[in-house]
Amino acid sequence: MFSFDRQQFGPQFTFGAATAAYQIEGGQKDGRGPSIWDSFSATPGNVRNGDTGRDACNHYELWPADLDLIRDAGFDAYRFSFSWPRLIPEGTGAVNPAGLDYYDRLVDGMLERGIKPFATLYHWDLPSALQDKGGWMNRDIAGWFADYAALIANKFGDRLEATATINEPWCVAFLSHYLGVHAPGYRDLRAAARAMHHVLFAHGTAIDALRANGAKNLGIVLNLEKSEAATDSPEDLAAMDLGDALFNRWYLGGVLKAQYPQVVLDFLGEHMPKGYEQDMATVSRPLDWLGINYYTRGLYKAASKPGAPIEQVTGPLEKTDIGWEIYPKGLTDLLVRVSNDYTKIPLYVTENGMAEVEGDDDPRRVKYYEDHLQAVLTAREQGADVRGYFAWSLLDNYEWAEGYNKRFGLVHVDYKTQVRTPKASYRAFQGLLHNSR
Ligand code: IFM
Repeated sequence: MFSFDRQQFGPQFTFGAATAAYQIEGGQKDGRGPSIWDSFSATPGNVRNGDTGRDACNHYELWPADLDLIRDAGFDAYRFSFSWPRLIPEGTGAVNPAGLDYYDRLVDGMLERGIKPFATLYHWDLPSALQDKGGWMNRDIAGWFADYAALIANKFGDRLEATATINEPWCVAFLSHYLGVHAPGYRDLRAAARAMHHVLFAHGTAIDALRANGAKNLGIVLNLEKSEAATDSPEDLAAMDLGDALFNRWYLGGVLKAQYPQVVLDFLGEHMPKGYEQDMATVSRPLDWLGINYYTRGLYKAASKPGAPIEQVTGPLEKTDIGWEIYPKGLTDLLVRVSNDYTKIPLYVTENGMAEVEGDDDPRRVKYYEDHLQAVLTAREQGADVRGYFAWSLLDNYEWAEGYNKRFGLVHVDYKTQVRTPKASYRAFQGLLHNSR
């Protein structure tokens, strides 16, 4: 059980649970097109155990029971993502009617249960046909993504409570094009520079398309970390500055101030797309809210290997099952920083949670949520306008390069039988939220 009371967050505060299409849907049929995660995960060595999202949690068929779980916990909202290749199998052009029907049922299912739909347009499952044309490295993606956004606005906009364009642009760009950890698996500075700009440019064109087609309450979801230096040495502080700029300031600065940090522009050098400056007004279109995904801090030290710009070190704090330090204070600090230095629009914690070893009894996760919800309350006391909090994740699911090995769910999933079993952390939210909807 959590130690606080829902009332402490105020009557308007939104509590929700989050998922993403590729991580839970399965259902790779009925006209869904291939995505970059299908081929990336089918390539040996990319994903632990060679796991793929082919079946995942079969949310494609089991969604009514999953929505019941959200309702029964007392959550106000469900943060989910649309699958671009399910809706537009080739990425552009023909729309898949079965995909439209599926999301019609899903969104209506939320509304019937009194659950507010918080949608994300892109949570990493790029249609393969667009990757064939360069994907996020191709400037044309700004147009492809805007057309997809217009489809969502026209078909679903009137039923969505809130819509985010992109989930975690750092992952879409840097993790996937420089570090090579996620699809499409590039390790290339030029690829990264292009993706880092195009992902935010496409965010802006999608905001325009959503607005032009009547969608309301628009935002983006950034993954941010609390950047800290391993020591106070000038070298480690400089490493921390670059780490913070690459992870946080590129996205916050671009989207909210039309400005990229100079230290990153220097790092990317000649590889930035020519004339990117002309796009910055689009990159920084006004938003109605900002989503922040928070898990841990980043601890930096000067690089010891030639060629590497910086190094991350593992700190001494208690770790989750994926090895990330548990650091609730970082969430308070981040929310207050964003509020003081970047924007006064409403903030939402759109993801927060921890990987834990398999089991239904997850006291460490209950404590993780308790401490991070407390961190949100502290940030609000310090002036950050935080309007909601979404637990990651409703279900154990496909954790990308970690496959099914890492479990973030409030609800345990037996992948052989697809049986769902609520964990103690689910019951803790139920205790907090029960009878409050
Ligand atoms: O599972 C991911 C999610 O897709 C994006 N944010 C972080 C989560 C945990 O790694």
